[in-house]
Amino acid sequence: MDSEPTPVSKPESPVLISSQTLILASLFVAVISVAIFIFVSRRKGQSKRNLLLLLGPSDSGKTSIFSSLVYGHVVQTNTSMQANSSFLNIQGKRDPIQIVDVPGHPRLRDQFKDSLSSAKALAFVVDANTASRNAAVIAEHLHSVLDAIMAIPPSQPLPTLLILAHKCDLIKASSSSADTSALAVTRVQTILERELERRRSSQSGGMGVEALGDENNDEKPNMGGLDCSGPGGTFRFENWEGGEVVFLGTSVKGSEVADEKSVKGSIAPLMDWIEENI
Ligand SMILES: Nc1nc2c(ncn2[C@@H]2O[C@H](COP(=O)(O)OP(=O)(O)O)[C@@H](O)[C@H]2O)c(=O)[nH]1
Ligand SMILES: [Mg+2]
Repeated sequence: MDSEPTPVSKPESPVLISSQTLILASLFVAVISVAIFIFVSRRKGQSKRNLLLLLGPSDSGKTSIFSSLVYGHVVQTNTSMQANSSFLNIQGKRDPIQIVDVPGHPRLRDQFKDSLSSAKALAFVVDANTASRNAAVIAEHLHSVLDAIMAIPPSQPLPTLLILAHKCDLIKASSSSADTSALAVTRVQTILERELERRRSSQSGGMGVEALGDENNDEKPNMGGLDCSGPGGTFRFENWEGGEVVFLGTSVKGSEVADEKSVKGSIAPLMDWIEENI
């Protein structure tokens, strides 16, 4: 006669708790997975900064350096209108190093800015043998690179700037035992510092810098990037506020007379730097 006991709340209550728990648990799992994803992709992003960009005027030797690094020998090419890109495997390194040879043509050379955030280093190639003659044009190009580096937001790491005093096999030394690689570096550094200081002082004096560069270039006015600490803000690479600048003497043409005393140059200093720093 008695109606059947109908427990209403008892069986439902564990169901209710478990669905809430389920929602909370899945939310928790979702949050944790997002956190793990962000952490892993950041780590990946950091370890992926293994890009070296080769920059500099046409004919300075970028493609020769590129092919020496990647293929181990120079491949004869014509002036390229496209970037060359390849990977370099280094023993003992997990990730290959990407090397990109950016054309030096004034209308194409700014391409490098697209990959600046993933670059570990920029190697600006200068023909040490003709640097004096082409000083104004080279400095104008380098100025745009310095400007781009200094425009990187402070939250991002800065790439290292290498300046390669290249073709040092062509440097004529006064004595046969002279280190032509060191001579090339000193020559290129002195010429560039003098020319960049001219640009800096003419800018701060209000005169347009266009007159100092290549008149065929449509140079952007008011390029920055020449800020230096030190007396009067004079441009010196060692005082440059955009970070460390490393100078290396290189050549892709070894000399037959090269021995330990007369260093005629090779690509080895660059290869060593890459192995140690990228
Ligand atoms: N003597 C000498 N010539 C070089 C060296 N590197 C490149 N060259 C020559 O310089 C010219 C321009 O080289 P290239 O790599 O095409 O320059 P890019 O326009 O900057 O890519 C070519 O004729 C090369 O053979 C070097 O180390 N020594
Ligand atoms: Mg080239």
